[in-house]
Amino acid sequence: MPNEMMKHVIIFCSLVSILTACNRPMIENSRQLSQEVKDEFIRTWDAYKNHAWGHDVLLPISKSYKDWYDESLHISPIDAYSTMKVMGLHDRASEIERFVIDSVNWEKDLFVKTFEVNIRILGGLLAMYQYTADPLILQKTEDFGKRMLLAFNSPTGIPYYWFNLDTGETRGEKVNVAEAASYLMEMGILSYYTSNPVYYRAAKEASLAVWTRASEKNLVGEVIDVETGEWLNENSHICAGIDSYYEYLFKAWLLFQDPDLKKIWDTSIEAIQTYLADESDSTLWYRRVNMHSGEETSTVVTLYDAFFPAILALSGDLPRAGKNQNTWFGLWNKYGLEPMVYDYTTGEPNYPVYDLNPEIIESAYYLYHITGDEKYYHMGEKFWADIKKFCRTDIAFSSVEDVRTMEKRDYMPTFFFAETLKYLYLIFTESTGSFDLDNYVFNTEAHPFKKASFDPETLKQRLGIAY
Ligand code: DMJ
Repeated sequence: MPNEMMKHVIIFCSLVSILTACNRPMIENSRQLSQEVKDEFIRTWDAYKNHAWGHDVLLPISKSYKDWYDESLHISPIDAYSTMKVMGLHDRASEIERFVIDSVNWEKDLFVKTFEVNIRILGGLLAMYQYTADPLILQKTEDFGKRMLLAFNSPTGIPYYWFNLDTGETRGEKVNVAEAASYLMEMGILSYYTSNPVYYRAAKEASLAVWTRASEKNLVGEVIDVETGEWLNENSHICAGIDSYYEYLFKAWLLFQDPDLKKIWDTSIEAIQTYLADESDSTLWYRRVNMHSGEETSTVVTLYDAFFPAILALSGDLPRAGKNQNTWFGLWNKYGLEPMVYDYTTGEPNYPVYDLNPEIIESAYYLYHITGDEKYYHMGEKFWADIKKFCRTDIAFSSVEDVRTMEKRDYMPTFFFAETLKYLYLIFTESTGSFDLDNYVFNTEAHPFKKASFDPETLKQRLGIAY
């Protein structure tokens, strides 16, 4: 090799080793934290198995269990499954697969909440089928989907709040917009796997039923009557109660490339930025306004709204995503955890519970992946440190009754398995490249679906999408 070239090679190699050496503490730190999150997941899963196996939810203080309804729907294991796959806990995941195949049956005379079972049970089972390609899992999934489809039998096409798993009866004609129209992803994926467009059609009809009732300002209200289509609450916002309606317009478009969804998203996000955004030099909140006048009705937000930076980042609006995330991080730091409901004008919590929710962590993960900015990694460190400090119990983790006193609450929601621990793990393993967010779309319960497994041409036929 000529001398000159040799010199360049040596300089290049030295630079690489300096950079690696500089990065070593960070690599070490992320290795340690991701292992810790995984160990804590295992510890918490073991607690669920010891104290709550066969039931929906672990009660982490009384070391007992609770079911959502008169009989268990096994929501914790179904929700936990995809996190096990992401963490490489394959033996534990196989146990759940076997359990679903051998022991779960949906013929239960129970009224269940359409929205909640869609994102957790249908979403979790679809992820299980994606990982296993086992036709027996698909059978259980489709059986569940067929039962859920009956909820959509309303004059507007918007599903009823409750449906009976066994009889198909429905109840509850008042639903919020998230409950009305957050089905595109799960039902689209079910249509794809079963080659039956009926599911996607129903989900899309429900979303369109909401959208066609938007105001002249292109804003939707909060609560709608599934029988008359009348708005029962005209507050417009991105908070709990509407949140995943917007999330699914964008994410279902990403996954299925249905142009109708993109048009609705584009029009909606413009209206959101025009009427809801409340920006100062250092903060960006999204307030509540009347859907017709666009006038502010309240500055009360919910910690669920912290999903929004992730969607903004995914849709390419990094400046707003970063500012909105910093605003949420400010609230987290004010207490050490976030209150569920907070008024950013008075600076007081309206409902001080922290339920081990994932949204702010989810957004930190998206922003870290998309920008590479280490400040989002450090946010992850802070979230994890505080959750350990205030929510860890001797067997698992618990919600907190009041973020001002940090008094614990005897409950651990299933999304702690599905979402919170998964997003923390993904932040801390991001530098390893073992999971590439660019290849996936997550449902609102953090069940990841691989984009490449949906062939564009097949999608059109199986979902009945007209391009
Ligand atoms: C989850 O069940 C879902 O993300 C839902 O869309 C709203 N938020 C909870 C967790 O906070």
